[in-house]
Amino acid sequence: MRSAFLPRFGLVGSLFALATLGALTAETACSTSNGGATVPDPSAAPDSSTPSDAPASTTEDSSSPPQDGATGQDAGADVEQPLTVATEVEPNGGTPATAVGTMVLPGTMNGKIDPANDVDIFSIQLSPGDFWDWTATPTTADLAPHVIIFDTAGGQNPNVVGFAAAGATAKLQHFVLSTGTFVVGVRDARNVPTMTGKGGPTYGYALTGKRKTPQPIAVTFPVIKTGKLAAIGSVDLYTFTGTNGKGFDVAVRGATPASTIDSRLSIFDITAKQTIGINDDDTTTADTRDTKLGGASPAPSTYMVIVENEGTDATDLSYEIELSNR
Ligand SMILES: [Ca+2]
Ligand SMILES: [Ca+2]
Ligand SMILES: [Ca+2]
Repeated sequence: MRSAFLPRFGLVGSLFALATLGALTAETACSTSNGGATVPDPSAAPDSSTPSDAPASTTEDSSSPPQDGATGQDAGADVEQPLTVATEVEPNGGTPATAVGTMVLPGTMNGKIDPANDVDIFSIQLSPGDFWDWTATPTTADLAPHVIIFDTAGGQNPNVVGFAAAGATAKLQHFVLSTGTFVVGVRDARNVPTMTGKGGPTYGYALTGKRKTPQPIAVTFPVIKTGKLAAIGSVDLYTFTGTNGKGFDVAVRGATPASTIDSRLSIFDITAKQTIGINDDDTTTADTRDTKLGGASPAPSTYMVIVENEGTDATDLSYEIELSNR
């Protein structure tokens, strides 16, 4: 899935490849590169030696809203905000790399996937801890919108993607993990990963990026909860404060054999505004749906846990998340 984007974004795609490698490198090690600030223990490597730390029972945290897996979490609250409305200016497909538009946020960009196989890329300004809600609404039933946000400078920002069927609105939620040089790209989903010639004067869209206030589910250790992402580009958010001085692990698993989620798990220190770990595959299990992060001596801070999907199958985005002490 990652490499599939590369040829289509030209030079920007090449930078995007570096960003992807950076994210992969980070998946088993928390960041220690953020300017000397104190960070929790960076030993985020999956640890298969502590299964006995699992809680004896699985309980819903009574202080949290119910999350029964039947419906997606509402991870954010709407914020009243004026939108800057603009119209795209071609060329903006990223080839050469300077051929990129600019989008002011919060805002709406009106554009068209025209001519066939058109790619529209806009630079955007995002900050760590931001939570953004994106929609790409087609102007006719012709366009199947596909939205991607990536960091052209590399670093700790995995790509985030949302897409929808022809005529439907693509939705994407993005919790920004680190500083970066971001762009948002719009295509027809049927031109991804292989160009199929979709596009033309009727393939219009309105791309809107709005700031949201995160509404995480508060959890305490140890706990197991179940969840289900609302859409392929949605995130679920959890938060916890401290771990009573104990080491901890957070694991996300496909909740059922039928789950089609390919999870990615990130932990963000809300107080320090920095990411302490990203994992997209718990290599101690055979299943790439599973992810795991943890630390031996976390700083006494408040953390955001971000659960995302990096796959392309929206059939069943359910999962189980376990927070355990070491
Ligand atoms: Ca265009
Ligand atoms: Ca274009
Ligand atoms: Ca994964």
